[in-house]
Amino acid sequence: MKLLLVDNLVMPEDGSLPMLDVHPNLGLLALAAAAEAAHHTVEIYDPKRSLKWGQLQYDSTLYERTAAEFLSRRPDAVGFTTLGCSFLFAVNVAAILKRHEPDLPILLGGPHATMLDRQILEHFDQFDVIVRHEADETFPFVLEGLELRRFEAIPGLTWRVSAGSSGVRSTEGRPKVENLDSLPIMSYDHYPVAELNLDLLRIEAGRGCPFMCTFCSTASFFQRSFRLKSAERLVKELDILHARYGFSDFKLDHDMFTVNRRKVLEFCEAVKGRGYSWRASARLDCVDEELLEKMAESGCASLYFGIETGSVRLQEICKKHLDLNLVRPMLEAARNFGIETTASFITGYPEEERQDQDDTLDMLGSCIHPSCLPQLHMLAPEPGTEMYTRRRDTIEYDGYGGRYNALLVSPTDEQLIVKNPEIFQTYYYYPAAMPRSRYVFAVEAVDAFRNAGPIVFQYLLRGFGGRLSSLVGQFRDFAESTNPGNRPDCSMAEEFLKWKFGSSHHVVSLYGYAVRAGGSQETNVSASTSHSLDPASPYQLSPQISILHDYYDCAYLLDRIKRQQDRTQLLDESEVGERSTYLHKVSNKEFSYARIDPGVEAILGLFEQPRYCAEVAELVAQVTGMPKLDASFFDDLAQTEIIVPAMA
Ligand code: B12
Ligand code: SF4
Repeated sequence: MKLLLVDNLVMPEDGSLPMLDVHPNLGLLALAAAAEAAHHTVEIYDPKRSLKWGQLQYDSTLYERTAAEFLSRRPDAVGFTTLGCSFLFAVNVAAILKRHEPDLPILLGGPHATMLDRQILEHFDQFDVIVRHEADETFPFVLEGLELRRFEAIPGLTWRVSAGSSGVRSTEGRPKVENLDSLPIMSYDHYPVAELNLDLLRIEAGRGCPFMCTFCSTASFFQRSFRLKSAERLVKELDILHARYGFSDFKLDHDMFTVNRRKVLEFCEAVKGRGYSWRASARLDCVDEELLEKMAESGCASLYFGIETGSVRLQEICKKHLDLNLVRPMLEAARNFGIETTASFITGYPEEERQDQDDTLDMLGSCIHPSCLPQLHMLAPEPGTEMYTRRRDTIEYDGYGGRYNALLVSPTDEQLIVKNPEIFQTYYYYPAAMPRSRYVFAVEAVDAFRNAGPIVFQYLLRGFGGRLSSLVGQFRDFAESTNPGNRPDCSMAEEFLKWKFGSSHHVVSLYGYAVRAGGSQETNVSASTSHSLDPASPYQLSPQISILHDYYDCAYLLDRIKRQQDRTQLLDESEVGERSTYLHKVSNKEFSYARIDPGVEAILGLFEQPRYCAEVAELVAQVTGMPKLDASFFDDLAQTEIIVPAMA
């Protein structure tokens, strides 16, 4: 049988399509391995890659074009993996597939479909079979029984009795692979790894988590039995990937890698000295200094800590049960051993009051460090969680989907969401103790300042007594009085800093500079490719260029900040240097920042609209009475891509 497996359409955190995450999907690779072992052929399709490579547009043509692409591949069955945030895509594409080929079996699996199997089959007749929980062992039997829909002997299945009928049947069971070492090694060749331009490769480290946080579905999906592949198996997988694709940096995917200390130590021992670096997720109370040291020695480069809330009260309510006294020492210990950290927080808990949110913001603020850029997420209702089970009847929709849900592109998308709250709940929210806008504002405000990167974000907090709750609170008051109803973003944050400190204050320069540099703190002069001037073409200022008027020398400021003894106060205005005009250029995450004199500034200003260089030379000569600028001046601007040929 020829199978087409379809990846999720998850959004990049910052919403920018070039940043779409095109890493191979480990669930689909696991399925491909299982199906191939049973002699089926498998293709994996990733819509994110097609969008990133310009083969698809993120607009109302998305679903039709994707379906047409699938049909052109003539599969015998199509299987979608499902996350709540991407389910709209699966529903729409599958409906078109079914319209064209009513007999094409369409399968679902993954966390979302597992939790909502009956509801999905009852509401959407484009789907035929849902393979619940871990499908590695059941999938080959499902494929075998597909033609006749003979599934009664397979545990963990929900299916439509015949195409288009409303009859749905299911078998009991929650399949779980006890020994993950018994699974076949995945073949990443289903993805064009070399062309994906990846910084690292992900591997599946294990499944299951013994904790029971009320907002998390891991325990109900993978069940509470923590499983980690053996150290030998993990290292074998890394070695294979290193030999085949040349990667030395890996992410060990597991919601909670560090549950079993002994096993983590075994892995550290086995991977040490191989020259790999690796990343994983952890709980603060499932690491200690000694373990962190061993992890660092064996190549651990970064750890993701879900802290979830800075409120002691909410820690208990959401059953994370973290001792918040561990936050500072554990993050510090990780840092001292050279491990970068991500501290992740959530806002929008139903019981979250002002003080709880302030505690979260202040704790988040206290975590910021060059080695730690914390995140603030909006709580989303997820099926299969204790919280959702208790509060499913209360969820509400206001059109704010957060930054994780797939975008709405067709006019019927919103109708689908509104009509099916029990299926599209990730677009909804739980009503909470404060107005919804308070939680949304906090998430978006933190994001606007995160964009400046950890050094500048941390520095700005000094202007607010070191308290992020004070920064966000004042920012909110400012927004309510000047832009009521608007969501905070970087330009509103810049306006706020001007209002708070004065438009010529150095923090305004620093923030504007850092945001344009994408939060990176090192200044590089980017190596540009050679682009000779074409005198016959009009030129304009490159979109990668910003002219920053009346700015401080931010490289100098950052250097002063690094050397400052007193880390609680802003630099004194007497030590921040002179203001000037700077040319700021960003390309491929590299950026340069150079002072320019007023003459150059005026000339570049002329290129804000498309012009021929000869015309600019003429204008400058007329205004200044000086000899005409020669071609080499413009050639330098073109070579360094400060000016680029104007778009037709
Ligand atoms: C890696 C990961 C990511 C990666 C990649 C996601 C991806 N795979 O596309 C990234 C970092 C991008 C990510 C982001 C998010 N994630 Co995430 N992520 C994970 C994580 C840790 C591992 C996924 C994985 O590889 N698992 C291992 C493989 C083998 O398992 P699997 O994919 O589930 O596949 C098995 C079965 O599900 C089944 N199966 C899967 N697909 C199919 C399809 C068919 C046809 C069949 C038959 C069977 C089948 O068979 C597979 C083998 O047994 C999981 C937690 C977890 N432990 O799984 C969370 C998880 C998937 N993420 C989750 C969420 C909520 C998110 C986010 C929305 C936000 C957030 N709060 O983290 C974002 C969204 C991203 C965005 N920007 O839009 C939830 C999903 C809940 C839900 N019901 O949708 C999970 C379960 C974590 C949790 N408990 O909350 N995530
Ligand atoms: S949030 Fe983390 S610790 Fe809590 S249940 Fe989910 S995976 Fe486990």
